Amino acid sequence: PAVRHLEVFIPMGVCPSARMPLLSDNFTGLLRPWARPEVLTCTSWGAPIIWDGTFDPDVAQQKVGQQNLTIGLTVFAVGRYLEKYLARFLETAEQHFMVGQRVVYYVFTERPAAVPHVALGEGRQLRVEYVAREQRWQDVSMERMRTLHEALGGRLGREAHFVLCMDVDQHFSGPFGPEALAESVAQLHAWHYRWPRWLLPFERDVRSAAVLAPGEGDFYYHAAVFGGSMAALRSLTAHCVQAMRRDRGRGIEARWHDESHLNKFFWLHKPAKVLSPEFCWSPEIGERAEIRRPRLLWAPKEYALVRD
Ligand code: 2GW
Ligand code: MN
Repeated sequence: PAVRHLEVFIPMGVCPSARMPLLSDNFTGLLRPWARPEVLTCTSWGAPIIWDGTFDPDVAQQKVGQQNLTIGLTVFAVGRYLEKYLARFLETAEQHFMVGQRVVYYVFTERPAAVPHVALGEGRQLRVEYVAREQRWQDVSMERMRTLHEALGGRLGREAHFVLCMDVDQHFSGPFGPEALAESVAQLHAWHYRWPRWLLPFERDVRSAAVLAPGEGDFYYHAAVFGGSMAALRSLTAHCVQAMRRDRGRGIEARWHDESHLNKFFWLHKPAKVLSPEFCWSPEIGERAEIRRPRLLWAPKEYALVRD
């Protein structure tokens, strides 16, 4: 079982869901998983893993346009992260994120007045929501789940059909369109997608609600990008809030904070779509043949500077 992730390099042929047209986007011409035989394009439960070349962006765009959907993009910019990352994140989102669709940005910050003015395209709006600043950085990150859960119960939940939730310490570098939308969406972690399963940095402490036993966990997902429908995201955020509360009550904290709980959630509730590492790539990894066109690029990590 340890070598399961090497499947990434075994030609997979056609995604099983391609043979179940009624259950799949393949029927409408959106997906062509066979176009990237060198990578894994389908999960064991039949969800597409979308890589550059395996989808038709025009078909995806048309489908969303016909349904007249509103797409939400949430991002937190608290403390130094506001000046450091937010402007570039938003400016590049204007160039690449869901171009041609109705988009609402939700920026959560403790200093609404300091949010930079970014010229928005037609049909695109930006809302700024106040969020209190946490003392510990771990809490800044983890509290996002509670804030998101509340937001999904409010205006965001009423006005958007799909929402993507992202880290702010990154910028768009290529088209990030409606092909990324589904009932629930998870992001393969750029540093870990080639690793054997037993090495993945899941929470292993059995006292934590985020624990995954040896042999559990499909992929290691990156919390810098996740999304889905309102219903799916309400249940995802509710799960994480509850799990983190339980851990806190026991005086423990999962290894990778909210990300550990997100990984537990997606183990229990399989994502309907998985994004390849091209959708959230770390340039520090260097060039790789299977990474054709990165869509989001991480900012260099400056842990020494921003973490205590
Ligand atoms: C976070 C860590 C240390 C110091 C500051 C912060 C910080 C985070 C902050 O001062 N202000 C702030 O707005 N944030 C927000 O939390 C911001 O949106 C940022 O992108 C997000 C996650 O923090 P980040 O990007 O520094 O952490 P990463 O890139 O190591 O994130 C992964 O692991 C995290 C948990 O440790 C989260 O799960 C995150 O979603 C993952 O990508
Ligand atoms: Mn980040």
